[in-house]
Order: sequence, then structure tokens, then C-alpha cells
Amino acid sequence: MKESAILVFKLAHTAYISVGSNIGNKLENCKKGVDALIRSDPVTLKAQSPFYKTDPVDYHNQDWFINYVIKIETSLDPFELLNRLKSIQRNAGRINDIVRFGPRILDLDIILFDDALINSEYLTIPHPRMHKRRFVLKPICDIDPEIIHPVFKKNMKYLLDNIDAEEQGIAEYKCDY
Ligand code: PH2
Ligand code: MG
Ligand code: MG
Repeated sequence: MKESAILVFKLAHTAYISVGSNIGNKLENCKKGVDALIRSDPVTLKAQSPFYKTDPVDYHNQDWFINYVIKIETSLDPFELLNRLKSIQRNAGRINDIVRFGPRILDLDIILFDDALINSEYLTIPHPRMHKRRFVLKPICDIDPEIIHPVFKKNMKYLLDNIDAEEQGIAEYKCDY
């Protein structure tokens, strides 16, 4: 008997998401957001960095952040993933940001999506400030220091080691997951 052929279209993409919060129970907000994301169907968690306590950058007059990075696999396209992240942020209670770079209950930013280069009104990939931010590069390096930034053609370790001297405090935040 002839075996029936089953075609599985997986179309797996790899994305790195920066997770952050500096309002309320910061760690809880982050964990709940990530749980919501990986419970949703076409998203699988592949790796997660340690948690970090980080000084605010770009807008200094605000509380410290919890930041970390997760690596996911997904069949969503970048815009579908963005919509998914926005709706999780809304469900966490995030309303329109009052201050640019200001306090937020939950921030889920797409940092890299395969080698995609996207410059649209709603979405820029790679994230346009990732290469300047220790709170993004340090946790990415914990996961995959060798991946290449698709614009600068440098790996994450190189970018982390070559951030402008500007002070950006970051320390591991110990917790039992
Ligand atoms: N996010 C910002 C602005 N500044 N600083 C830290 N340390 N962590 C953040 O996640 C962060 C920030 C805007 O999204
Ligand atoms: Mg952000
Ligand atoms: Mg954001």
C-alpha cells in the first residue's frame, strides 16, 4: 500500500524579543507577558536570558527596569508578531505612553527577526536602538553572542564590547524562576 504523503509546512522563523517593565511588580509583569506569548499557538520559546536590573536609558527620570531577552520560533510574520505583542501589552494594562521612552508596565520589542530588514511606519527591524543598549545586547549575548546584526554585519558580542562609553548600569537580578 502506498504511504500517504503528509506535508507539514512549518515555516519557522527565529526572533529575539526584548522584555521590560518598570512599573508595579516588574518581574511578574514580564513573566506574565512572556507566558501569554508562548501559550499562543504558533510561538515556541527556544531560550531565555537571565533577568537584569537596569538603569533607565534615553529618559532618566524614571524607576529602574527589569529587562531580559527571549528567543522564539514562530510561523507568524513580523507584523502578525507585532500585533500579538501589542495586544499582550494592552492586556497587561499598558495604555498610550505619555512620555517617549518613559515608564511602562510591559514592553515587548522585536529586536531581530531572522535576517529581516524592515523599515515601515509601524515596525523597524532590527530594532533601531538595539546596538546602543546594554540592556538588550547583554542578554542577547547570554543566549547567542555570535549572531550577526544584519545591517552592521557585526556579531552581538562585538556590538556589546563597543557600545559608546555612556553609563548604563546593568546587574543580574537573581530570582528563582
Ligand atoms: N525602555 C525604553 C527606554 N529606556 N531603559 C531601560 N533600562 N530598559 C528599557 O527597557 C527601556 C529603557 C523604551 O522602551
Ligand atoms: Mg522599548
Ligand atoms: Mg516597545
